[in-house]
Amino acid sequence: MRYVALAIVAAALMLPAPAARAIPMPFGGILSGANETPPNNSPGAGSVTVVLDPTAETIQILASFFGLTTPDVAAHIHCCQTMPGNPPTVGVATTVPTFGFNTPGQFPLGVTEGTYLSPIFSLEDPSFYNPAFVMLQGGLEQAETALIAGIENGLTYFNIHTSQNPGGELRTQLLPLGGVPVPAPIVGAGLPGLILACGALLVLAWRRRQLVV
Ligand SMILES: [Cu+2]
Repeated sequence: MRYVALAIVAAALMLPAPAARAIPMPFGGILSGANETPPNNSPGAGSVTVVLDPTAETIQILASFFGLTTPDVAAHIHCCQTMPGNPPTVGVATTVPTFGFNTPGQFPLGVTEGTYLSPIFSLEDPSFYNPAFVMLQGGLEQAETALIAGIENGLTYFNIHTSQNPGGELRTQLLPLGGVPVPAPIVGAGLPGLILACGALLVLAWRRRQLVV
């Protein structure tokens, strides 16, 4: 009986982890005027989530915002700080003035509130970047590597610019959301496998006790 239990544990631990599968990672934060440099007293707020998939080399942006002082004129990701929040202002890494500019997947401009679910952008697509960022990094490959590392290390921020606050009205640092990959791999992961194995052991122990008694 003990060997059966050990075999179950071993089998559970040997289930293949989905390492080869792309695991999108969410980053984001709450947008506010207080987060800007310099801070402003915008009554607006909002939130943004950036879903980064370094394996598939894709990125998707989800945002909602409201209460801007004046219509928005730009929204994008700035990269790359050397430490989270420092220097407080760095250049624009993504498409200027905004994501998907002049395409059906464009971030809403000319509004004081809105929502945005972007297309899944390819990080290998030069049009996803601000040309100045690509030049600064020394090429498209380097720009992609820098942006991925910047997001993963909390060295980027997202902001929305308006006509009243051309330097930026709402901002957030992009930070890991919850620290868990999405979608979470259910089968084959070490921990769930271990939990399953422990459950099986408990059932075996309980049944054995029933037999003894
Ligand atoms: Cu900006």
